[in-house]
Amino acid sequence: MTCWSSVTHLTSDCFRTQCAQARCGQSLRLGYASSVSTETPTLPRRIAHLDMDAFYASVELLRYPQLKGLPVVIGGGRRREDDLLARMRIAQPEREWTANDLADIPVNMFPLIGGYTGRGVITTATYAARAFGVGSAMGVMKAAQLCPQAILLPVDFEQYRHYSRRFKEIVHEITPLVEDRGVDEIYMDFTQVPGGQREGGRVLARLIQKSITGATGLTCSIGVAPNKLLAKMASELNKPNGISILKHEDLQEKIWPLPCRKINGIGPKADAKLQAHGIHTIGQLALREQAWLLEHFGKSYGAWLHQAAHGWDDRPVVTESEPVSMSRETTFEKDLHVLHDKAALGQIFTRLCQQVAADLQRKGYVGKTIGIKLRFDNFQTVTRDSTLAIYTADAQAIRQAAGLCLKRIDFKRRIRLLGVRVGSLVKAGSEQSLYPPIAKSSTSVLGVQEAASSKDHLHEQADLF
Ligand code: DCP
Ligand code: MG
Repeated sequence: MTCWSSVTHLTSDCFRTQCAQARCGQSLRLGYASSVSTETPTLPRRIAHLDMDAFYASVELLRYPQLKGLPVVIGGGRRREDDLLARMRIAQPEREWTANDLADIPVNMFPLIGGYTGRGVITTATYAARAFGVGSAMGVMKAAQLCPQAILLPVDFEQYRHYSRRFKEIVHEITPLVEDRGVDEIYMDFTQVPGGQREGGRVLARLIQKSITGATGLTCSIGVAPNKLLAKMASELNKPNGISILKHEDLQEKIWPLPCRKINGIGPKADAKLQAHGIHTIGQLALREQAWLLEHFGKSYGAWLHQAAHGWDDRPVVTESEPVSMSRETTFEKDLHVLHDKAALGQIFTRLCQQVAADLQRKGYVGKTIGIKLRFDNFQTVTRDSTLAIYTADAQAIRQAAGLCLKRIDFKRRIRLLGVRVGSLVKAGSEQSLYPPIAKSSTSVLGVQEAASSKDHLHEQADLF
């Protein structure tokens, strides 16, 4: 069955701002086979959420400790090796400046943000810069107006990935049930972990915090609560370097005064609609009748809003294992028509296939279920997939199979989003990948399996766009 909805963002978080800037808002997605935490009903659930503090900026301060306490923003381009060292070699030619001397570069040698002209976006800022209203996803020029004295450093994703892996390794050594939520976030289930119940989870949270700081020099904030929804909000309550233990009975006092946007799952659109109805805080949301929410926000989202406002959430902490699928999808800047925009659609489609193929090859996987996803301008989402006889990571083979899936769609409306997915993954070169079982073919529409003779389709021309 196609499971577009259960994909997990992993690598994409490293590139959140980049993706926001990208023309078509492309994103890389990895779907994972999951194992789920189990709990005995006698112990209260202790779910923890950990979020690193000003992550990219804090990693930069490890190599430039002289910038501690100063307003620093990260963005406006990739790291150009040795830029600063080159300036130092000119300013102080008597000294041999190497990568070991970064901490000795005087503060006044760092480039300031003031006067920046360009379209770059900020990934994050130190807390000293945030005091001036500077923050993630803000244009660098806007930040320059707010805090011209801030130091501007370019991004270095490799370094952030390194520290991301490092802090997660440390956590895994202490507690086994960890759900990866991207570059600087994880959920943990403390319920059954020895010591996990002490002081409501505070003892274990403190140990994790200290271990991470001891090994990396980075700080994080941890929230512990009866579920993931509340734990995520709790981790923000005491940032930076804080621990918050949130009990269900604290809801009214600590959560209800917060704006609705603080709930993970209420985005800008839903928030605007809530505001239009006079609902600004989580408490105001909780006061609304469930029936009213269902009527105005639909059955499923309305019911979820009601639960979230009351702090109810029983999602398990899910540990990730091998990826089961990889996909790329893109939302267009303007909705495209299958005939009028055929050439543009064709190019985008080919690029998506190439990107999925490159992702598979880079990570060493091959797959044999090729799927597509389409969202029309009325937000109706349609998926189709087809299972090949052999495993592949080849862009052309993916393009051909995905193209045939497209032909099974009735294009009555303009298209808003297009995605390509490769599933049933196995490691490239594994025995399974070389000697696959007898091929079976299927298509699915909105997750419903349909019998089809798609094997023959592979010999047709995939020329829809
Ligand atoms: N990030 C990004 N673009 C965004 C938001 C974040 O590139 N729009 C990157 C930079 C951040 C990292 O992801 O350092 C983690 O995001 P957080 O939202 O956790 O922000 P920080 O860790 O920077 O700060 P905080 O202390 O508020 O968690
Ligand atoms: Mg963070």
